[in-house]
Amino acid sequence: MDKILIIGASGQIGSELTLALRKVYGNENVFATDIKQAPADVVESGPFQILDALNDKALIHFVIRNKITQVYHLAAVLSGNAEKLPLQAWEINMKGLLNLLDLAKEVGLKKVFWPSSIAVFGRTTPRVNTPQLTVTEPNTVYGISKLAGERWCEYYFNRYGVDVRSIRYPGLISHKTEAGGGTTDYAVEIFYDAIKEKKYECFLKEDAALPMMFMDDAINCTIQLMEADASKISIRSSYNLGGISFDPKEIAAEIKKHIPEFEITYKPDFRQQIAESWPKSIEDTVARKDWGCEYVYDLPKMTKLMLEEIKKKLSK
Ligand code: AKB
Repeated sequence: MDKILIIGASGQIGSELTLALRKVYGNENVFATDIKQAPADVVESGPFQILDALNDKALIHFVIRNKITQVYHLAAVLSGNAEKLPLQAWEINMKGLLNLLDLAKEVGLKKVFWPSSIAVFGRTTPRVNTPQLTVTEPNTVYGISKLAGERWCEYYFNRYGVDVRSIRYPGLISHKTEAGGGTTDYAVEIFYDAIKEKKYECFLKEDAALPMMFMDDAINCTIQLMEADASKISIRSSYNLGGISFDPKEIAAEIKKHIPEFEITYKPDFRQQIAESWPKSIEDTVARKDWGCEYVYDLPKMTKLMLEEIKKKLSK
């Protein structure tokens, strides 16, 4: 029986992935950890413990004591926040991953998942339908840490046989946990402000198109990748996932269909520069061919569900 450790279970991806994995592997077999308290449904549905993954001794003790066989390492400082404290962000983003890869090698973990990002691309990358293999010259500290992380993942696979798998997530959109410190956060904030204020001031320009994905699709793809037979995984750095692409003007127009009085205004800040260095859309045929990734949510379907769910949440 697999025993799964989630590092970063209180965050945007971690809190939802923990619940999804508990459905597949059983509540008691998915150990949620973070340096901060997790949402009530994560704490109440199975084991949760405060754990700092940068502490390599605490991490190895946890893994051995609980007979962990798979680890999902989701803790990271995202693009916007990382620019405020670059060296600290580098330390957090890299040290946690390197601790884990080395531990995987030493104790022989069966599988490791680590998230990369569209942030590995930069100004010299083709921005439309960005291919799996292309120029990667990131301009942000977050992107540099993700690109270095991808190289380390591939290195540990090639050199030591560590079965590490990864996805370059686009911006993730969820009604359960709010995003924190990223460039794509506007696409979550906009729903809350649309419902509460009927207006939103966007920190990106109206035509700043970026690849995005509804969280349910991201969770399903992640589990699909981790369950795929190892022989199907041809990419050991990180897989492109396309999702859906839109700009602030398009999502605002979609929201207006449900809230006609909604208005968006634009006041671009430093994150506009980051957005301009990232792809507008992503090509993901390799992921589709290797392990059959698929998405269910397009912009209209996602917008409708986000508005319904956030309205429910805010009226509680
Ligand atoms: C961010 O905006 O920093 C993240 C990402 C695209 O990796 N959401």
